[in-house]
Amino acid sequence: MSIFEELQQAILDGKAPVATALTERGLKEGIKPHEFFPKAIIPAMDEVGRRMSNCEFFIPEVLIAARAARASTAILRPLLLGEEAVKPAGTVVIGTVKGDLHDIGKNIVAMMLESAGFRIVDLGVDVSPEKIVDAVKQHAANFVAMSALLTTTMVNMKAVIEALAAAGLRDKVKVLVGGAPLTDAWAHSIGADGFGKDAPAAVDLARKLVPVA
Ligand code: B1M
Repeated sequence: MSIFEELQQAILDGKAPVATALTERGLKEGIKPHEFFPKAIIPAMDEVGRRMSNCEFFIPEVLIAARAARASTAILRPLLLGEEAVKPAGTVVIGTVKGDLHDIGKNIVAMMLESAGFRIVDLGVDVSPEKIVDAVKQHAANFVAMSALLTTTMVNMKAVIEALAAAGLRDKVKVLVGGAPLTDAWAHSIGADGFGKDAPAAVDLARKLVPVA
């Protein structure tokens, strides 16, 4: 079994200490921090989702798997920051929308944007439109990045865009959205500037969109 397969298994088994040890071992063996995401962490969480859909996993199993994934990402996060020589590329206010508590994908996107040189203001989960508007004002942000994992909460992204418009901020920020149930067409339909299907796509998108002064 490769170290990536072992790490996937540790996440599926919810074994946070094993995930920690494997991540540390992989790094010692020369694996680059960003490689862990597509090769172990994201596929493991996709498998968790498949098992949840098939009623093979229930909330406790999902939570302990998520905890094991976080044990690995906690080690990788500071290392990702050192991976690229970076210039400040803009300020991103990021959060998971109101009503939604999923943050694993959002945290990966935040880490990758940060490692690509963006300053990150992470508002966490269950974030109201008002909180996003306040943070954009307070931090003079160039981007708002929103995550939603539920079909019932993705609609709340539109409320954020409307709140930005009502506060006179819509033309000051680029709005990027992402999350498993979203599509490019959905992003356009709510007036977002772009959809990131995964974390690398979100970084590419942010890099393409010129920050507004
Ligand atoms: Co939830 N959950 N969950 N869950 N959960 C899903 C999303 C679900 C698809 C599972 C299923 O049924 N198959 C389903 C949603 C169904 C739907 O809406 N159609 C679901 C459900 C139903 C629920 C509850 C309602 C369950 C219940 O209570 N009955 C409940 C809701 C709670 C709430 O939010 N109010 C719930 C709860 C939870 C846990 C708390 C147990 C846990 C979350 C823990 C945490 O995040 N801290 C959890 C988890 C872990 C999942 C699954 C299994 C995995 C999500 C994940 O972390 N994926 C998920 C099934 C699945 O998605 N396969 C599921 C890995 C992550 C790396 O991918 O988040 O997609 P993802 O992020 C990607 C991209 O989408 C993109 O980049 C990331 C990295 O590449 N991306 C962005 C994400 N955000 C972006 C923002 C951007 C750009 C790109 O901005 C620019």
